[in-house]
Amino acid sequence: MTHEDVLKAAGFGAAELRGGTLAVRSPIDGAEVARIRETEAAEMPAIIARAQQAFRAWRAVPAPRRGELVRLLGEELRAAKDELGALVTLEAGKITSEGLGEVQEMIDICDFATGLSRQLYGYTIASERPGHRMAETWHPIGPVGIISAFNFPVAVWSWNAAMALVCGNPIIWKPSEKTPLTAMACLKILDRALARFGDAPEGLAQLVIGGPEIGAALVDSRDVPVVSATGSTRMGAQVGPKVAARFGRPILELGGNNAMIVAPSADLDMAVRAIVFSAVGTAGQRCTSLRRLIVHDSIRTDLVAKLRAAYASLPVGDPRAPGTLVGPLVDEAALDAMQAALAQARSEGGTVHGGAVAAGVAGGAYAAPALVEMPAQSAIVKTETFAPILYVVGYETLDEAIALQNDVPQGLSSCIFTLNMREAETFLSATGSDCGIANVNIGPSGAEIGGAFGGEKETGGGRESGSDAWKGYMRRQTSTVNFSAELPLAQGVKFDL
Ligand code: UN1
Repeated sequence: MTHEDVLKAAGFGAAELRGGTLAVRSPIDGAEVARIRETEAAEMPAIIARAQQAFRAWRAVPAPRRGELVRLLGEELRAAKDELGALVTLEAGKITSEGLGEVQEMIDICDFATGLSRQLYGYTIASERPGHRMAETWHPIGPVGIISAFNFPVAVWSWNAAMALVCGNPIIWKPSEKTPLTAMACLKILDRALARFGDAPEGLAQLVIGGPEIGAALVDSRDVPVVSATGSTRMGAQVGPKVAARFGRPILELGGNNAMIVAPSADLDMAVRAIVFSAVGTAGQRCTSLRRLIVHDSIRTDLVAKLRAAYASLPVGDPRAPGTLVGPLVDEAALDAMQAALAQARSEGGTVHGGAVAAGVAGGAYAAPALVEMPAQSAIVKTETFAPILYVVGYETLDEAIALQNDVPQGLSSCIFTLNMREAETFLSATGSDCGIANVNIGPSGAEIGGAFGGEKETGGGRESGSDAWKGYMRRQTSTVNFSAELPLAQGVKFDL
């Protein structure tokens, strides 16, 4: 299929793809596929006001009815899966299966949120006073700003959107400037669900397209109580404090520098498969990508040899072609950053296998994944480079391995490959991994939507997706009701008039 065919199948008319100022390029071949209109900063106050107006109506709609909208969105996504998946491939450069997988992740979160719409539970609490009842209720909080990144251009939006909508909140979405078309396509799909739903308020879901000043309008507005931002730690360091300074709630999902510890008892064949998927899948451009391998010295030579063999046969190229496992990096700048990181690794004593610029499709930024043996966990190893680079360091004791695993600024995902129960449980314990995600015999990427997703330290501390992450999109109200004829005070305080 040509780029034009993919855009047409996703419902784009010629007019909306032309005449604007934002050039959209496909990482596959660098071709400009659209020039779309950007939101002007001056439009933002009216957009936020519209969301506030929608909020006043939407918060009063019963949550299970709100869930019906998200159920319909899930249905529309099922119907549009192939077209949207292909558009993700076109605009983010993911291989076909990963593009489709991303849409599946959206469908899954819609199912989760639909069920959740009947389960926004609060606790009842035993009151210390006779004839009193205490309970907490979760209420809608207001418009949610969603700032998303190019690498999961649709799934991360859907985690936030599905949750915000069932929780009673309108959404304003600022996608990455690299991936506005997938965002526009999602809004088209949501519009179909809204049309079937019938009576949703106007302005419930809005899309804003543009650069940092558009994001800043969301970050700075007191009328956007929650801002969920996914991207670099640098971006989060700006967004987080600004939202907090106006007493808004930031939900931050920032950089990761995810490690795998491979212990002597590990099933090495399984480990190799997990390593390759999580290190080179999505061309190393997941926030959960495997970036560090901490291998027991007794198996290091053996494992590196197995990995070098696996890396040598990796099909790099057109992400649309069946069989390709490694597609392009998002752009030339990403390829330059990869090459710079490899040069730094060499200067820090590393031995680099692979990593060369690859042919791929003319115009795209393709590279062979790199495996880099490091003498120690030096500066470059502690840096997140959004590219398929896997650093390998050795260890002798599990304590040392866990210390290495935790000794980076980021804290998103982590894992251990071991068949030793003591090692596995130690890794998961309070003295083990310091990350938001810690797995055993599974790589660090490809998390299911049912768990809360996010991490500690420079990863930002936010949680999205499953478990009770929905609480981040609501306000909690504690209520005490006195059904007695007395007025006892808490803590036994006497205050008789
Ligand atoms: C991201 O890279 O921003 O766990 C999200 C994973 C995916 C989500 C990644 N489910 O790899």
